[in-house]
Amino acid sequence: MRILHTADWHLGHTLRGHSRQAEHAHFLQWLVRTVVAREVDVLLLAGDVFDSANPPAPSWRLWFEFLGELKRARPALQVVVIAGNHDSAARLEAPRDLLATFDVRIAGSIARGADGRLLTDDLLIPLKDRSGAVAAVCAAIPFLRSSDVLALVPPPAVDAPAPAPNGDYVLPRPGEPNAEAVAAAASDPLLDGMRALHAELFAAARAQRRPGQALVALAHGYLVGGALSELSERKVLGGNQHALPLDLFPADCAYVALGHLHRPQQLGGREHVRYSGSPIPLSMPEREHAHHVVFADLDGERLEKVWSLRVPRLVPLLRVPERGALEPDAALAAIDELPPRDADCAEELRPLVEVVVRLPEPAPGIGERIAQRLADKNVRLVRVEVVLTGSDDDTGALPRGTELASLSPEQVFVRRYARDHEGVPPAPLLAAFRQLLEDVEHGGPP
Ligand SMILES: [Mn+2]
Repeated sequence: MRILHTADWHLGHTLRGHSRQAEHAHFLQWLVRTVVAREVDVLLLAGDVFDSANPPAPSWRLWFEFLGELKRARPALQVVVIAGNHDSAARLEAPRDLLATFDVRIAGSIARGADGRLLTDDLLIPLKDRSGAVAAVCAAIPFLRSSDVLALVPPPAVDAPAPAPNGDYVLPRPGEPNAEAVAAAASDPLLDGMRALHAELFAAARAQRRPGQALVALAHGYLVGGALSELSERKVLGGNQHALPLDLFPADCAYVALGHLHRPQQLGGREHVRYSGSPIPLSMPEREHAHHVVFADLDGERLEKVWSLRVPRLVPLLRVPERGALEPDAALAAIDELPPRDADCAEELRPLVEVVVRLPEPAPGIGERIAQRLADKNVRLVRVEVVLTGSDDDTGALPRGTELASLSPEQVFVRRYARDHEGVPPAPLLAAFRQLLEDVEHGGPP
């Protein structure tokens, strides 16, 4: 049985106001072709289908058109989708019954029945192989907010299950990345609740699963050991939570398909526990990720092979310069090198560009000048980032015990300048400051 694992699509995403719709449509068309060409049996989508809880209509349309095309192209395909922290569980689940008719299963939330037992029909999903026989059980675990977790535990009226065995998962040692987060969360009721919920769900999965069938997990969250990309993920699981330990997922899982971190990665050195990453870059730093989808080939209960395919990129994300920062004149010269505006190129296909300038001295209006210089280039400006080259020192310049009142206004001005820029203020700037000070103190011209 062949699984295709993807996540973090963020349909409806915009980058500083620039639509990503064309890029998403391009990815989804590629995905349909790939599912057919690679004979995929199961598509797992690990959350953050949409970028916001209330996606705009074109995003909904893209989603449903994709599902329609997918099922027409490969009718036997099964699709399992969970809600991520960006999704509205209720909205994602609203067409659940309809989509289940087409073997598209949506898990947006977790609830208990009147008897206190977890309602697992939408969480434990039998996966069929090409012959139509059940080959695996997928535990689909939607993103849970802290209030969801606390409402679900402790389970009333049923015996609490034993905690999941740790398997061979290893928690980080002190000093390792995230070790503090795990230590802080070690006695957290939220984490205890997550452990109990996972244990209960996996116990139910084992009860349902027959010998020879694999156990597969689908989840969305920040797991310890994951490397964050810089900007576009929130480090929260809910409330003030930071990270979840890998041992939420028992050792008998053949494959754990994760969503939330946008950089593709395996966790804790385990090939079978991984984030697929997002298919398109959702922030400028993510332009360097190797965006891909992951394939997990199962043979009976075990994982036979994990492999991946790069997602072709429709729209380049450019940074001027590629690394570091340029002073204003050099930045403007670098912009001159960019290709001229192509009238035949659709707006949504123009490369997105970020310009990074360093300012050893003030350069008023540099943002506007850069934007003007880019106007006849075949790019869309995401932002101009200004790198200041001063001491960035708020306190050190003022020796301990020094009263601000003991400094003259000009001394304060010079120190403040040095925080952002190199050296001392240029003579014209200092002269302008003195004139301004004179006007303020002695009532000069209005
Ligand atoms: Mn997320």
